[in-house]
Amino acid sequence: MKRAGLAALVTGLGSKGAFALDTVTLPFGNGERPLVRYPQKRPMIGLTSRPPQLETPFSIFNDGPLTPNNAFFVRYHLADLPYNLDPDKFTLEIKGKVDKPLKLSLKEIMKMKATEIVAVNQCSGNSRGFFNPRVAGGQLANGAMGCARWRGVPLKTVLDMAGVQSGAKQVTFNGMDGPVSDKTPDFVKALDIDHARDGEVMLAYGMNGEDLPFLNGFPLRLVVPGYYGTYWVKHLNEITVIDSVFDGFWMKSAYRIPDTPNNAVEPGTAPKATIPINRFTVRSFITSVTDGGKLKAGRTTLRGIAFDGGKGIKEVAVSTDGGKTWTNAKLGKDLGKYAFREWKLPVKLAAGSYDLKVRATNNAGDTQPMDPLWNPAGYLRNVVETTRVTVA
Ligand SMILES: Nc1nc2c(c(=O)[nH]1)N[C@H]1C(S)=C(S)[C@@H](COP(=O)(O)O)O[C@H]1N2
Ligand SMILES: [Mo]
Repeated sequence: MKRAGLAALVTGLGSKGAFALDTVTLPFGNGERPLVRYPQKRPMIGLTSRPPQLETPFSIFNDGPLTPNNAFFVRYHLADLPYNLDPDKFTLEIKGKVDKPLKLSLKEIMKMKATEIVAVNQCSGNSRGFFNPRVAGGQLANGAMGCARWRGVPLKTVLDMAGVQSGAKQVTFNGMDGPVSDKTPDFVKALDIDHARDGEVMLAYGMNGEDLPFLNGFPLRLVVPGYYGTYWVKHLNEITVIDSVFDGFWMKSAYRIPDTPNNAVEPGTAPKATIPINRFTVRSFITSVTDGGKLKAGRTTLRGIAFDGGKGIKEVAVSTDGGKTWTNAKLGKDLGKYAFREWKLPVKLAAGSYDLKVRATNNAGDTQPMDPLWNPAGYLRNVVETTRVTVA
């Protein structure tokens, strides 16, 4: 991104802010949202404006397995965003339990051998608005996810350059955004050292063949394939190798799931013990028709997407009779085990009302529950969704 471009973007965000174009109603109580326009983004569903939180209109997911940059969801915790960062002066620091602390410029990082991976980024709270009983937190429908082709360098490369010392346990990641009040803890996340060095976790500067949009972490972000978005730290400029388990707020107190089978508890109850949220559960969606939609009687092709935390999708089954009978769908092109997997199924439907359902299974045999699992933070939703349609 050129400096001029970034400056214009800053003006766009800073002075005028976003303006509402229209409103949309998400399918749960208090689901009215403004449709807002931000720099580098097409009209998006606005959840909050300070910090910006934008949800992808669901119809985008029917356009293909890669989510366009200008439609990719946006999630921030802290309102002080690095609007005036200068990519020419940007540096990434690698410090802590390393032999040779490093400060790398963006140019230096972009000169290293690049890799690419297609991977889904999904917010832990994606679909939280559907929780019953309802839970506190951003009331999101299913648009806090997206799949992109990320380009960058393996985190392992820079950790090896710095020389991780023996006894290292975790690596922490901090971005350039910060809290407006000093009572709010800075957003810092941690991964175990072996995970950080697995060769797949990436320092990404490219997204679908372009620079990262500012709101998706320009100029550099962490990509943690198969893991919830909370670990995908944006505007990443500080990496610290530590010899303990990081106890910052966003690891120790937030983004935790019940330490129980299925990471669920009895609805309305609190878990006795929790662990940090980690890999995605298996999910699938119908994208060619939405809940409450209409279809023409006769032949039609149902389409959608499925994904999981990295085992890869093995099978997608579709039911047009509310789950009584199931037919396997045809899977689309395999873009890698972390990507959206498209599916389609031609069906013939006579006039009437139908409860359409889709259920995916991954290569480890994990699938989706018919009844929703519950946890107090509203994470991990992966129930088999029902799309009610009228055929006429
Ligand atoms: N610096 C920074 N990085 C961050 C966050 C943040 O608040 N600040 N939020 C995280 C969360 S919870 C999610 S879901 C993803 C969302 O990525 P996106 O905004 O590019 O879609 O960013 C992650 N990285
Ligand atoms: Mo998130």
